Amino acid sequence: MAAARDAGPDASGVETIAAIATASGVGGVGIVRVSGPRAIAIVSKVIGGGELERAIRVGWAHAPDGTAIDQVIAFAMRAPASFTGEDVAELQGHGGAQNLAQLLAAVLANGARLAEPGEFTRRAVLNGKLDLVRAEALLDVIHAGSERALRLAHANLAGQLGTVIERLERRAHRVLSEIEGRIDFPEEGIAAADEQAIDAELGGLEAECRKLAEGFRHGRALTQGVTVALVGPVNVGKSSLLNALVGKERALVAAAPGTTRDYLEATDVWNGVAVTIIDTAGTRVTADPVEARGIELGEQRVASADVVIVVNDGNAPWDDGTRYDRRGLVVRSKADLGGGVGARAAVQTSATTGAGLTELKLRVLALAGVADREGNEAAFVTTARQQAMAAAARDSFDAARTASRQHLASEIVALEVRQAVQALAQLRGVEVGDRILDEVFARFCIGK
Ligand SMILES: Nc1nc2c(ncn2[C@@H]2O[C@H](COP(=O)(O)OP(=O)(O)OP(=O)(O)O)[C@@H](O)[C@H]2O)c(=O)[nH]1
Ligand SMILES: [Mg+2]
Repeated sequence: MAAARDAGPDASGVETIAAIATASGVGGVGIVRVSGPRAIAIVSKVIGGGELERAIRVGWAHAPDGTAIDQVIAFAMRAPASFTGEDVAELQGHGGAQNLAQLLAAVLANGARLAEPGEFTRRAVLNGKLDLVRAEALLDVIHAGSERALRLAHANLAGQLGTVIERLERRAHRVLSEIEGRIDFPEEGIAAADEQAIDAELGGLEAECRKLAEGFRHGRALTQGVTVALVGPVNVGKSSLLNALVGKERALVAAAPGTTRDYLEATDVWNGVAVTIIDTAGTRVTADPVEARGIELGEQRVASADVVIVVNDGNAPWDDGTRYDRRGLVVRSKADLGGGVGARAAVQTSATTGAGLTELKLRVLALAGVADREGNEAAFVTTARQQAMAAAARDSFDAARTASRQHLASEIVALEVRQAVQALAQLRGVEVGDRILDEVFARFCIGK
């Protein structure tokens, strides 16, 4: 059996890695996960009593110097029937940072090395247990902040997005072989009907990829949540609106203008989507440097909001929010008071009566790109990487179609289609380079 001395890779050259797999902090149970050719030997050494088999063993984990650490449950999973596809062994101990750190230290002292962020999942991908899209979905499952985010993540983990991409890849391969057929037999000419069919199929593929790329707004809104900021002059009722929207007294409200000085944030779930609402200091010309700084900080925060609610109370000069472009949503507040100027395009709300709040929430979600219903068939990309690949495939199909319509050489059309095929394969995570894997797994935590 492996001794404490011989740390490092075994004959296969693959290192055995280890990390705490459970969340840091206080918990009933914590897990140290070990993966690699020597995983089972190392954990067996820590718990004593000979090499672990598939069965679960209860025992005391010991440090190399013989000190007892914790009573644990250990189990082993033999390659390839494990998450990573390698031999995996886990120690389940009592939760708590100190205890788990000692268990991990014992495993490291017996020859494993500390895993890098996402390294277990990366090995799973490299060993073919998981494609990259599903690995990304796994991260979305862990980070899901709302029910709909979790549903989308689970759909992608189950392969929904991957299946849609594979279907597109198959269609692209079929049209590619038809185009390549033209290259092999150019003297036969191309029947007009064939040409039309190819044109239609390239157009269809382009549209599907466009839909995927555009769906990123929905996928991102669900996965990362939506940030919405309330802006407007002092006293128009921004803080009252925030309180009414989240249903609790989160922000101070007063009849005096300039009540809110620091921006503040509240979180809520609207229609199954996680929303962060930002209340800002009302804008006005001020000689008070503290108030001016508060307004400035608020504006900086607003810059990165997905949606900006421009609040008008009908007294202050009307603000149609055009500087926010498509992010802006105009509200006429204090509708219960009536009177004053208004604009028909504005959502009428009242923090006092609750009027217009449901409509406002729906308008915010729509503006953020959230689809109001989830189709069972629809697949959504959730990361910028996936979106970029879908857009690249869309552009290549478009270029192929244009080349085909211009009757350019079939080689050129085929070249574009091949690029689209490659973009789709990369979207699914096939044949992506180390750099892309590095980027994807940098977002993971250690232990996953
Ligand atoms: N009748 C009525 N009064 C409201 C409504 N919303 C806010 N008010 C009143 O308007 C005043 C200002 O409300 P705030 O919510 O503090 O306004 P604000 O925009 O946050 O103001 P600053 O923080 O100073 O920028 C308070 O006296 C509120 O009670 C509303 O819907 N109806
Ligand atoms: Mg306020």
